[in-house]
Amino acid sequence: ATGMRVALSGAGGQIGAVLRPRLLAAGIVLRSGGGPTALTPLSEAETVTTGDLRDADAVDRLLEGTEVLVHMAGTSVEKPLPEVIENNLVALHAIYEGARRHALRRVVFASSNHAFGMHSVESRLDPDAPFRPDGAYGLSKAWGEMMGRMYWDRHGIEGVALRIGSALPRPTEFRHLSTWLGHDDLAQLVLRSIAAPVPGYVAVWGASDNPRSYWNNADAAAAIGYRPTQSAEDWAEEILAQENPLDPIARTLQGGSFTTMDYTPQA
Ligand code: 15L
Repeated sequence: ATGMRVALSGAGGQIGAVLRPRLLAAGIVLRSGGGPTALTPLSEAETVTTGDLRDADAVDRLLEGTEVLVHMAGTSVEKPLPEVIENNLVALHAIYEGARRHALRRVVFASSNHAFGMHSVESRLDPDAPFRPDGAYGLSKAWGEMMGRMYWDRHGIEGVALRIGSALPRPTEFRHLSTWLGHDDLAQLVLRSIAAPVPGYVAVWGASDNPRSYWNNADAAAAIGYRPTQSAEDWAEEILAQENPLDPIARTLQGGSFTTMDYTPQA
């Protein structure tokens, strides 16, 4: 990836903070969009931009001179639908239109496990499993994946959808034994997603090498050369000694706590 010109939206967010130094260390020339926040460049290889991505000028500032966009901006948890629509549908569309204007080769999209959150924890999902969103946020991510699909099919912009599990420094609760994505693996996954050849559009599970995973990553992730080196199981003993914080229904569903927010109990 050395010398590649990459735009990173959501650079001021949790994942952005992990990725910025690591993408720079990999030799990427980075343009980091921090939303309203003016970030301080980490090196001479980083340029920072500001602005709301619903605004085409802000999109142009972020994408200028880049080849690939890593789109990590947006609402990242369950929120009322109007907010989700503005950040994850309207802004997403604006940035894909920007990708067309700037003739980007590829968009790497932060999807989420919550687009599949209503699947049972007993299921092990292949990449072509049906969407079963666990709320407005998960629904927006399903829409985002289809946006990536459409911009490949209609405009020839390559797409990689990363169905990110729980991107955390370490797993801290029972569900994370299945969903954890360690920071080293996150960085490796994003670097592969930026640079590996892809067959147009591909969706990949964003998880570490967790033996209790809900997701089968053997084909799709391996195809882009992602080889996770971290495993939530290294924390299993400590976590299994703690109480599971989830309610009885949320324990049975992959999306965990998101699944029973504003939920109608079934008979
Ligand atoms: C997500 O999509 C969220 O952005 C993050 O805050 C976590 O809730 C994560 O999923 C998860 O499922 O653990």
